[in-house]
Amino acid sequence: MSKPIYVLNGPNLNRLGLREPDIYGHTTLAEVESLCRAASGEVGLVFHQSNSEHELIDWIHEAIDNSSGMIINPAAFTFTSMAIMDALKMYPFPLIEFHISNVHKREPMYHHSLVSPIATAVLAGMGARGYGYAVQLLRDMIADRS
Ligand code: DHK
Repeated sequence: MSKPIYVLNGPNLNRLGLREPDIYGHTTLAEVESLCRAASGEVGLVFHQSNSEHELIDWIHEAIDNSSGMIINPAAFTFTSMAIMDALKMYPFPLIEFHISNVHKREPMYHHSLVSPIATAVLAGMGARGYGYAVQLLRDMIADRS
């Protein structure tokens, strides 16, 4: 039995559905979790969100020892956190960087990700439904390695 997939979400994503719906849509974080669990099939799934950098880092460390792949939406920490970048450098399994919006179409401060050079794949602009696609893609990446 493979270890679970981790789906980690960064700051302000707890406000999905209410937060700038013209950018992030109306899907709530709870609905995103349901999307992920529906797509995960028989593979276990650990789903977390935090507004705290240290919690995200602790979950990344946990995932190093307890997962088979990771999807992370670091949100604003994508562009600011060398601490999260350094933690992800230790992650040895398939890693998908995920953004609801197309960060490359947005303001310049959203254009330089510290995570992208480390990620196996980067998905952006698909909206919240993209989380389901990301889980399916990660399952395939994990299967390719076995
Ligand atoms: C979410 C955020 O909170 C922003 O800070 C990112 C990302 C974009 C998203 O599109 O999911 O820049």
